[in-house]
Amino acid sequence: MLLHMFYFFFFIPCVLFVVLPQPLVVDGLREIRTKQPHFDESPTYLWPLPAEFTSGDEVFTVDPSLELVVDGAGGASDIVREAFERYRKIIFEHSGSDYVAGRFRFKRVLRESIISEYDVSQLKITVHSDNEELQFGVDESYTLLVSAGEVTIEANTVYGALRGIETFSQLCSFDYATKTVQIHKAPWVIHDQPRFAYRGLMLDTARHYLPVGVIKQIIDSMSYAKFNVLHWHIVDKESFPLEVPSYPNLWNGSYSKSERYTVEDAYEIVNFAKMRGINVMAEVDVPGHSESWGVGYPDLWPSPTCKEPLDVSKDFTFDVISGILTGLRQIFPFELFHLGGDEVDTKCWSQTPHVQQWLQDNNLTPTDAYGYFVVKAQEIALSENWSPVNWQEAFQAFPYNLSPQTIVHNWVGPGLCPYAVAEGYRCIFSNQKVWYLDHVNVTWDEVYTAEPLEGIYDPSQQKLVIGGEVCMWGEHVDTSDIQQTIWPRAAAAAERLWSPRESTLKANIATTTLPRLLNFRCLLNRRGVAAAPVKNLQARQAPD
Ligand code: CP6
Repeated sequence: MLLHMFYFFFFIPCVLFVVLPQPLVVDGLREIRTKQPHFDESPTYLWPLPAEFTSGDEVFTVDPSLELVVDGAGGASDIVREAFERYRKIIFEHSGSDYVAGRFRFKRVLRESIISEYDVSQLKITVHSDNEELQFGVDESYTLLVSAGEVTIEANTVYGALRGIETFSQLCSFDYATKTVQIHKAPWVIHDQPRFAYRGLMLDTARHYLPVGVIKQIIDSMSYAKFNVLHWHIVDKESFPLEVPSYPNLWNGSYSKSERYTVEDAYEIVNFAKMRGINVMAEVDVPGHSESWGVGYPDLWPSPTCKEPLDVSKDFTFDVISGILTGLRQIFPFELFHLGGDEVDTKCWSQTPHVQQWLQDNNLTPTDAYGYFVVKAQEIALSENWSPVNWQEAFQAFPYNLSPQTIVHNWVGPGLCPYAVAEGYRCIFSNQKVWYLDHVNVTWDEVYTAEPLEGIYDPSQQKLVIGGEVCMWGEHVDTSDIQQTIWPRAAAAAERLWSPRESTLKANIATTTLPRLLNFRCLLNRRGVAAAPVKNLQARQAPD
């Protein structure tokens, strides 16, 4: 008996250990992190590249008690002032708070005698409009001038000013020899504006819950790359984490009681994003990807064995959608709302007797019923004064039934936006082959060279491509690794969407784009964002 036990607990496991392959041991060895390719720190690197800029060859020092001076109708905005304080921490990271305080006192004395020991002691921000609405297409242009004694940012809106402050922060670097913050290659003249109005990142909080603080960190990191839309894929088949006051059982479909978003959480996220010039576009994906809704309201399931798509035959289904959208309208002021509509498998509708009967009574095929559902959901969104966004399948299944206000969201591959804009619809580019961040083998240069206007030549049709979005689906990432999966590759898309096409050509990838990206990912790391190393420089071999 003892011998048997010995064999069982000791000998057999030992034999297995020796005989079986040991993937854990082998794979568990950390990939040895090679030193990042060298990049020269003396030029000033900007990411994304501004539309127009010129620089010189002077070095200016920046006063650690840099003063904000505001002007214009919108200059006094909290959005500007709070941004300035956030960036002060970033720019003067090495100055230390005591040191800055000491400087402050010292400087008061200096100022009385009108002497400054620094080249730049003031940042003047002029904002012409006091309209702080952050709507689609808001003016994000700015002019940033850096000359001796004066740094000015001029913008039409506070959101243009935010973009300008970000660029200013990228001009500043800490010099360890003199322990001062410096601006190299001054003077600077920068006239900047985005190429596309919609520059998005999608987060999926249904496959893995993301705590509010993590979403905020991601929003912060988005602002560094001048993204302006957080597409929040809130709910899906796996979970329904959001509170909906009119249907309080919906969030019974959350993973747990702590993995939920209250209405207040959602407000806080939207406001946090607004302070950074980022709109939040909510998505409620119907009629597929919706199984979790039925945990709280089983009547939404066609039957206990058919849990999605949502029951198209019941008024109750549309009452719930209406209740959700009315609630969300109070929270999400952005004029775009995403209704999903992707990957709808209608098979079990036709296998569920009462739905089958309803289809017959209304003389509808299952595909017709899918169209009926999407259009009805669009009508609810339109009645809330939203422009509906739908994944491309809705456009492909019934291109002529959708509201003309529809924005078609491409994902399956390239080449869909040309069809959508030819039919007069607006389009968002998210070609999954290159802009799905969960495809971890895609390299940054493949992300970078994707082109939203590919295959669209008519300028009036080109205007209908409002921009693009990288998607971070949540099946394989959570709080522990989401930032390093998003970054640095999302930055490649951010530059594609912000900077002029002519200044982001393939020809420059290995020479000037790569060093700028290496620098930007270090900037993210310095700012506390866990951006992964820049990998696999395929572009070095890529033909032009
Ligand atoms: N979830 C939802 C998903 C995907 C889509 N919608 C998806 C499909 C294929 C890939 C990645 C993600 N996980 N709701 C498609 C828009 Cl490869």
